[in-house]
Amino acid sequence: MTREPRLVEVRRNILKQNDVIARELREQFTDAGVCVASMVSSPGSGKTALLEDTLTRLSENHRVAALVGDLATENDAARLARSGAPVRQITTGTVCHLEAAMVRSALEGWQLGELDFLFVENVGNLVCPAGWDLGEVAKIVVFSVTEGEDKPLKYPAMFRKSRYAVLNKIDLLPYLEFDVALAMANARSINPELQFFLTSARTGEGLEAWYEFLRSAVRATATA
Ligand SMILES: Nc1nc2c(ncn2[C@@H]2O[C@H](COP(=O)(O)OP(=O)(O)O)[C@@H](O)[C@H]2O)c(=O)[nH]1
Ligand SMILES: [Mg+2]
Repeated sequence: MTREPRLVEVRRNILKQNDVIARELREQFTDAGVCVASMVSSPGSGKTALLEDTLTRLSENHRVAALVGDLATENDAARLARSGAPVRQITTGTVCHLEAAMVRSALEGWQLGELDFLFVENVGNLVCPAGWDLGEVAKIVVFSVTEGEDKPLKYPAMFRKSRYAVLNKIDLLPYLEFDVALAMANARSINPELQFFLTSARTGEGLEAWYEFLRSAVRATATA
């Protein structure tokens, strides 16, 4: 009976400490003029696949880097590093989300002023990462057409905290009974401001609009 309130208090303090570090990171990112976006999703929706394409394409004209979080393995960092962009893996062990302090340590030795974009791929799950500010300018939630239209309703916090949503794997639509309009309506019932991108990291469909959005985001960061 006496333990639960203490646990709640400890968790609240950790979150508060995270917000302080996240605020410092956001100031550093703004001062350096780097556009920082974090990608959140359930495992397997295609964050790494999208980022592989994105890092490759954007690095033609911009200075791009990525941090990637997973409980174990450096597999995603190895995939992203093939783009030639600087990439660091954050291995979280048993922790189901990235925290601002992990991002701060992973950035040690990097000159933020030399970057236009920094992408952060969070640990794959639609629950824990919602509650942790990483200093990013926006969270981007990725979900795919194989996951069901109701995911925004089941994981509302993640869709509420995200400013943008990517609906990925649209190349699979002919083989599924996924209702795109319903999925988008569900997401917008949670967050009416959500801006959507429909993509396939497999065929490249929809990626031009995604890149154009990112290029305009970095121009906005540079003139801020
Ligand atoms: N058909 C199809 N498969 C995809 C697409 N994007 C990712 N995948 C596949 O989905 C699986 C999980 O992708 P991954 O990028 O590792 O997802 P993550 O866990 O969110 O980083 C891999 O087998 C990818 O090749 C897509 O747009 N279409
Ligand atoms: Mg991944």
